[in-house]
Amino acid sequence: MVEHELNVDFEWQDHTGPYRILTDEQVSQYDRQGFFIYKDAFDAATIADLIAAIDPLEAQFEQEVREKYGGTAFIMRADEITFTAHLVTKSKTAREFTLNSFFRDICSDLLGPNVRLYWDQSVYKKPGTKDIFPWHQDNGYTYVKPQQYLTCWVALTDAGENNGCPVISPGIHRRGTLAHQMTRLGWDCIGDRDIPTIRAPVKAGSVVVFSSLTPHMTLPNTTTDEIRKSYIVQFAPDGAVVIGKKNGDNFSSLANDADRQYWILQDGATPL
Ligand SMILES: O=C(O)CCC(=O)C(=O)O
Repeated sequence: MVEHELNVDFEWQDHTGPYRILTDEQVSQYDRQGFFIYKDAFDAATIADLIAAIDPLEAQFEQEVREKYGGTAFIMRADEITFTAHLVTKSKTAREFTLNSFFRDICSDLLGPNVRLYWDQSVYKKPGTKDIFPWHQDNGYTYVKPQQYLTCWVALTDAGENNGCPVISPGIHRRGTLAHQMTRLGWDCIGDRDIPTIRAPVKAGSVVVFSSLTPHMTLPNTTTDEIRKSYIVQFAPDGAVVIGKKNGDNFSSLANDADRQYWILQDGATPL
């Protein structure tokens, strides 16, 4: 494993309390292992409303990818794994969900007083999907500075070892962003290496909270009839910039799109 070329001076910042919602144990696990599970964060009615809002948008996008691109677009494969991004721009329910006090409190505890939504997407893994979704860090897809932002992987259905729950590799997040290689299934930062792994099965309504630097993958969905549904919401400190290359030249842009990268916390308070 080698570091990403832009990751030259990274130091993981351990967190200090007091915390609004998290326990010392949860934060200590986050600092040591790069993740923790927050059980039963959302009730069944909230999750049912979210599924009702997301299902038609997911189905519509999957159909579009079938018609326009023959079923495959980047890392999305119709009938296997779908990624439907920016739901907050299309669904009031999704937008209100991201503004829930649970996320505000977690953001305050792990990111600080000034935070924006960075990204949101549903990921549906369909029955009979034999492939894993490969080991990656979220900051390996699009490089963001500061590198250490936050991913909340919200289970909309029970996610177990038979239908595609996340698996985490603890500890590596402390090195910052690693170099990734493109594979048939997506970016990969681990390859054949033997690394420590922790499976993270979760019930619907629970959340796997991890860093943008935590290597993770998801298991195959070996069921014949269960769609494993998740909604991923990511938060970054205000001022975060996306860094990339266009035609060989570096560019950077502030992650503050008014439609979808809105304030979650301003000076620690709920934005007006
Ligand atoms: O939920 C999944 O199956 C994989 C999604 C994931 O790891 C990601 O979008 O970063």
